[in-house]
Amino acid sequence: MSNGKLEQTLVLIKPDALKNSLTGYLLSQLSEFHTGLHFSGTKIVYVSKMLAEEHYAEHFGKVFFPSLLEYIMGNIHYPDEPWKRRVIAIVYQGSNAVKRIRDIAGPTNPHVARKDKPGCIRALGTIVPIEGPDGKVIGERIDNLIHASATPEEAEREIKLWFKPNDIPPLMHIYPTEISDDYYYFKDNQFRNKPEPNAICLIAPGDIAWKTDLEVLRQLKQGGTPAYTFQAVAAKYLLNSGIS
Ligand code: 3AN
Repeated sequence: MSNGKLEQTLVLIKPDALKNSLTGYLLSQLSEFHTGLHFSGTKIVYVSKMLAEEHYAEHFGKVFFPSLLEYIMGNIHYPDEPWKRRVIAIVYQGSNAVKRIRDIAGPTNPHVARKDKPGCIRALGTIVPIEGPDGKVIGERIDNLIHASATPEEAEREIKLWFKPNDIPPLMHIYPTEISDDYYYFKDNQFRNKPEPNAICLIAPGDIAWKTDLEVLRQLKQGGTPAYTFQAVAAKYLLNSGIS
């Protein structure tokens, strides 16, 4: 646990919360009055497959991974209303932000949440069996309404995945930024360092970016192995663009 240090944390109000009109309730639970934390960024996001895969990368390969992606992308709760597929992404800032929000969110599993921490947000969640091709139950999907970063390190990774520096007020930047002196492009889900037909320019000279993102892009340009994936850099620049 951190010792009163200024932190930021990422919250996602997930599709099951939106569908059940719980947004107002969740925002009240997370309000400055209850948590002492401050909004430092917020956006409505259509969750692309690239963003979902990066966000939940640690669960890649697990039996519930495909359904976890379907869930966060909104495909489960809005099968016939694709325009409603979205989440609300929020950055909260303040002392011990990660733990404060995790405490209000409660345990991952809603059954455990109801038993161990009645009244927490995830106590309102549900668990849905996942069936294999033969109809046998092979796992479960946990619909728990809210994502909250688990550690300060995870919070940094996740905030940089969902938010650009200029989505957050400058006096609230807690992660280093840098001004780019180069162009970096995206095409066919790959990094490109030169303009090409139909390539999307993610970052241009003069743009402010997370320092670590620029380090990843420079590494890729030099043919090295970056600290994290190109997709983790690109996803936020393609956010709500319709490209996934
Ligand atoms: P938390 O969301 O509490 O940080 P994580 O990061 O371990 O928990 O998991 C992220 C999400 O993955 C959870 N919110 C849940 O929807 C799903 N998940 C985690 N563990 C399982 C599991 N054993 N079975 C099914 N889904 C899971």
